[in-house]
Amino acid sequence: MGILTAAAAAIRRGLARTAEALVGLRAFLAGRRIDEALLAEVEKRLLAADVGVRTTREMVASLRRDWLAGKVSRGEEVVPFLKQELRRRWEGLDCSLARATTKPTVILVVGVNGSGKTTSVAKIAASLKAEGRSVMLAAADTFRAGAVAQLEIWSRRLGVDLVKGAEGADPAAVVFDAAQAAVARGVDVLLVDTAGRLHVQETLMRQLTKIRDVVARRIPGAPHEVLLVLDATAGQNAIRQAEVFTKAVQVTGIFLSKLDGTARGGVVMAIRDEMGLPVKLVGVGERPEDVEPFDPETFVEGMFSEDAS
Ligand SMILES: Nc1nc2c(ncn2[C@@H]2O[C@H](COP(=O)(O)OP(=O)(O)OP(=O)(O)O)[C@@H](O)[C@H]2O)c(=O)[nH]1
Ligand SMILES: [Mg+2]
Repeated sequence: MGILTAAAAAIRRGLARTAEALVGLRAFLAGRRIDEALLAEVEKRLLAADVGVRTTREMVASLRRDWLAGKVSRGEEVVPFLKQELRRRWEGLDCSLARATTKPTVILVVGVNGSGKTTSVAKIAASLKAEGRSVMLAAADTFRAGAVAQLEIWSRRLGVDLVKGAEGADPAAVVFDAAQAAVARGVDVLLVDTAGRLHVQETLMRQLTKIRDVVARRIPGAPHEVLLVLDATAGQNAIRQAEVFTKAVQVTGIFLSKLDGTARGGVVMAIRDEMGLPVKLVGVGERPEDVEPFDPETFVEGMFSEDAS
């Protein structure tokens, strides 16, 4: 199996729940004429697929418009119509990681507890290294016992530099030191791992804002990317997280982790529509190589794949 096919298969598996809700849609639509009852059924299935209330309503409304205008009439036209609508929503949205014009590019990684931040930092480090770029890690999770050690193991295994502080140290101070070191050593990318925090923990959310401000002061234009790691199994809860983190640190993109699990990947569409945030990378396993750039086309195909298992 080629790399791309493997990625598509992993994404299809990750979309199993979403695709499950849409399985049988083609069979249901076959041979029917579009009418209000059919539109209601399509709406019900899109909602069950976690596509989100707003996206679903908009897509069904636009299908109704085209039907009333006589542009579509057959059930068979519905899935291609929906695919096109979904694809259109990603047009003009940049899914690639930001790259600063002067080194280093700073990528801040944030998210709720256990969402997969540290693993995702390792994955990004591994793929940048494979591209021949130099990477430094900043262990700014000084909060959870063992968090620094966890990142240290990754840094050794991947052969990348790490800047850390003592447990309980001010994470903003660690990030400041790391920014200094990254500039001094001329590394291409500084990846900042942060402590997990619930979006309702105001003090911790303020701490994140401070980390952001410190790095911005040391390196103009930084952070160039603020990735919010969202657990794909979190479903619609992800929207609320995205809102609060965006307020604190201006999230620029999503790393959708655990898409290989019992995933509810349809939420990607909801995040894109309600937050205007692109998914940039997807995590499809626990190893550093289990990461894929987000490809809307593969994603949309995966959603409507009838052979999802
Ligand atoms: N299956 C699967 N597991 C993942 C993926 N990403 C992370 N994990 C697992 O999820 C668990 C939590 O991952 P971490 O990277 O430690 O999460 P974190 O957000 O850094 O956690 P805290 O620092 O405690 O907030 C670990 O067991 C990881 O192996 C993924 O894409 N797929
Ligand atoms: Mg962590």
